[in-house]
Amino acid sequence: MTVAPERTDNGITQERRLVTAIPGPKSQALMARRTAAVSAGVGGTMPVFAERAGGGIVEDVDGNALIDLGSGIAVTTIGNANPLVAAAVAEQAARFTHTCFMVTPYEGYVAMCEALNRLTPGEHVKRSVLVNSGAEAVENAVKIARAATGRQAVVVFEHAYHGRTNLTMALTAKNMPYKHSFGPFASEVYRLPMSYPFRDGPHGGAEVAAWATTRIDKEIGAGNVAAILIEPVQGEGGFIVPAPGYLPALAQYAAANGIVFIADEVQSGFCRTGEWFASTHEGVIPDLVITAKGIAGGLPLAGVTGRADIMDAVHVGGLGGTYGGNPIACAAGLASIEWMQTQDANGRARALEALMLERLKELQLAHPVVGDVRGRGAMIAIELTQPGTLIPDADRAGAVAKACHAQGVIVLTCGTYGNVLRFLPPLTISPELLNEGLDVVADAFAATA
Ligand code: PLZ
Repeated sequence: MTVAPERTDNGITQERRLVTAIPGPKSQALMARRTAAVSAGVGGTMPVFAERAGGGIVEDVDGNALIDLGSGIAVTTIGNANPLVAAAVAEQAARFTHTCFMVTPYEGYVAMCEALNRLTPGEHVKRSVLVNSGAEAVENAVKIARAATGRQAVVVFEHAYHGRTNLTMALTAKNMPYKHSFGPFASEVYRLPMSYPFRDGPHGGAEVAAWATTRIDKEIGAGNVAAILIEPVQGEGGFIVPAPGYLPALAQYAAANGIVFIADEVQSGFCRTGEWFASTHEGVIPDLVITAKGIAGGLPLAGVTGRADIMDAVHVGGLGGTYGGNPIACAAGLASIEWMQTQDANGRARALEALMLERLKELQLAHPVVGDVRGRGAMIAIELTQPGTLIPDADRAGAVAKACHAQGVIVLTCGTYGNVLRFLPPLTISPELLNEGLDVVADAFAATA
């Protein structure tokens, strides 16, 4: 569909501009207030404070214009303060801000569930529930799977990230910074091998899946497993795209054994990978799909969507929460979906993929520290290792990220070993701006060599 492009730059010149050192004086003053007021436990990527944002730019309080290759960790997929979202939020906020859907319901919640039921993979009858954050959605998906199966065990994978609440810490793989000193963790969580093509050597997807399912049979017992929970493209764990055949083999095993197959599409969903949901790249139809992040243009909203019989297996009153499916967040979600549908969001993601892969493969040729280039759509990463080996080079990844930040480009790191640089531009970034951002990344490699 071709529709005249919405203006998404919010009047911000789409150019990188540095008018002070990073951070500038106003950001430094705010950083001092932050240190005095905000818990030291809250991490930080960049020491600059945001003033406004749009298109592919975040402007800071000192007037610096930064190229956004992070989208607030894969959230502002349709552009920051997307005008459609801003208008929908203002309109809803003026009518009512909250009633609690469990007290007096409103149409936006239902419409958002209808949209999720329609957009998630599979033609079967579906139901949804709305909550506030990715972690809360993951918790609810596990609750639903347990209620539906009468079983307790949950299978998760190496390098997985599912959140920071108590159950989701148990489901998350990485100790630092997510779990360290925060135990004890929830029980009945089993971690099994993840397909990681860069590190698996010659072993293909079906073979690695068989390692996992054999261990389910031998160590847990398929009849005890409520759910297999997996990110179809892993996010925080390093943008790991499993080898072809891995996800379908796990989904088939789940179906054959009465296990609920849950896709955590919190980071990979909503057109981030060039499909509405990353499961579709391999034709996988999950029983339950978990959504958040890109769902509502920056407003806190998350959902669990899936087979009606599974979703309806929970007793009445078993799911809910004060703010879940807040009317303003639902208005933002519906506006976001409208933009994605009319502005060919998936086509945009695929175009950004082509541009990024080409540039990053060139970078790999010039810098052998780039061991792997991977990802889907606007979710692309490079993994840094000592040349010719699989030994992670987290120091270099950190140095490159820091150099990019100093030059006004927002880039994020990730990965179990902290050695992955990930690129998550908003789909509203122009090719020129993305190219300029990648020029800065290339310069940062040269400068840190
Ligand atoms: N599942 C796949 O990526 C959130 C975490 C940032 P919440 N990822 C960003 C940080 O350091 O806290 C995420 C995810 C996947 C679940 C979550 C959790 O989503 O909305 O942060 O709770």
